Amino acid sequence: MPETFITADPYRWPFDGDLRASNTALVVIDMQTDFCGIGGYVDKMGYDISLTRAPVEPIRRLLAAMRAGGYPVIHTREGHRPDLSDLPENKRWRSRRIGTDGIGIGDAGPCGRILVRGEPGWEIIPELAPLPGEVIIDKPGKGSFCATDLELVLRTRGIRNLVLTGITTDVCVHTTMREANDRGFECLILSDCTGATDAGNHAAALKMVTMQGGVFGAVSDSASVMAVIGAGR
Ligand code: C5J
Repeated sequence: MPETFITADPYRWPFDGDLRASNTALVVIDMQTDFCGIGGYVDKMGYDISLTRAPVEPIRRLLAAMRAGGYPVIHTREGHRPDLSDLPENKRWRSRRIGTDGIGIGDAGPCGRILVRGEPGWEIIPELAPLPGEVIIDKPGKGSFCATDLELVLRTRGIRNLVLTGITTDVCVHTTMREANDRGFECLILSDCTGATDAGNHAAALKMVTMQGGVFGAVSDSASVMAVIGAGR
């Protein structure tokens, strides 16, 4: 098998050049209205949603390219059961401390109950809607492996390499990358396909990955990925 590498920092990715559509998945994390839409949770907290919307178009192009190349796509959604039985009390309490109205996760906001499954704000934005047959992982926490069947899905499909995109870089994307790395998955995070509620945190989260020879994997961008896998349509 010829070796295939994507230009990345601090090493060409994946580490051994074993990059194929059969062992590599695109993971799109939490591209939900609550994190990047008007009236969603992040908007209501007072953060600038242009930062969390910045990766929408780069992800859209990458999605098209990876779908065209036959790479599996996995979407995640952060959210809780309508009865909130999977919402830790401290998570709810903390979410109500930010913003001016005391409204937090589980409460009614402009896009329905915040981060509650089935509500409009919890939906993945239409621009990046999953296609039929693509795996969607519903997760109650920040990491995509905690209390989900993501690891079983990946191992069952023989997926070893993960290309990580989505929001937010410093919270759900980073937590997922750390969880995946500890499980032996080979991870690549894309700078233009991720975004945070704070530009400094986005940059810092990417820099963290590059320490210690690539402590959690490597950092690249969508152009570098598409230069290898093709640009799609
Ligand atoms: C946050 C996420 N930031 N998807 N969730 O609470 O990063």
